[in-house]
Amino acid sequence: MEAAIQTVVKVFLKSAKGKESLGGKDFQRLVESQLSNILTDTDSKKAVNEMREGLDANQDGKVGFEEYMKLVGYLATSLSQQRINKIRSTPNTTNPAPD
Ligand SMILES: [Ca+2]
Repeated sequence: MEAAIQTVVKVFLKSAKGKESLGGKDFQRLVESQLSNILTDTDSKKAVNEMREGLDANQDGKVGFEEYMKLVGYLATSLSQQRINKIRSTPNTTNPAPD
């Protein structure tokens, strides 16, 4: 978990290149290079722009660290939801659910 947190911070800092927030192109690059397995449409500029606008709480056109963390939280939530749904929909013969 510590490694995951460090990665999350490192990816932001590296993508922001010393700035406080990610500009449109920085964000595009981050999504393309880091999230292409977890998200669909990462190669669509339009989809990524819409995602950036959705995250941009203070509407400065850039993605600040907190706004970026919102994306991380959202992705973690949807990933855990997918896993839970998968576990529930997969019959498990070795460890049957209590009824
Ligand atoms: Ca912003």
